Amino acid sequence: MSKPVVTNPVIGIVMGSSSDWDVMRHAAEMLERFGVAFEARVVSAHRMPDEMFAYAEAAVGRGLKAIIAGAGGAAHLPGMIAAKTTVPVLGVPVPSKYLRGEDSLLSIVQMPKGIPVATFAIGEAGAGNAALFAVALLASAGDAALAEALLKFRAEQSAAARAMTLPPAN
Ligand code: RP5
Repeated sequence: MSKPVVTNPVIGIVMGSSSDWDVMRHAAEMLERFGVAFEARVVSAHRMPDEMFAYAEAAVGRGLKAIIAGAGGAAHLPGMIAAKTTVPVLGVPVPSKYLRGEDSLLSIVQMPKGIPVATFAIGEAGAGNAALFAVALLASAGDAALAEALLKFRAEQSAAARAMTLPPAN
């Protein structure tokens, strides 16, 4: 699976299975909202280990500025990618069938000192926030238009919260 095809992605979204897409699409949709060039691929740690290492090793040369990696269960993907590249890795725990993603979260967050993975919330919120974090990284690295877009996004959320009434309208 390879979606969408872009010429010069600056953010890579990888996941262990196409079954992760329903969660990881929230990262893709957020990057689309900000107009950030990204790629999305299945790169399974345990089913495609050679491709996983090749992807990580090529990341700097391909110009990726961050890699959002989502996986479920014994979620090795973010940590193993981080082991093979200095590109920042943002880990998204995908909900699992039996342990609701708590296994994914602990697998991703408990990296031993020396190889960091920035770990986000389980599921949709984590995927969306990983993308927002990637936008913030690009903004703080000098992309003024993205910095402005991020402030606008925050202002819109504030306005929506201020407009809330109780009981909530359905
Ligand atoms: C992990 O195993 C994937 O990230 C996915 O969350 C989980 C289940 O994969 P499938 O059996 O649905 O392909 O590697």
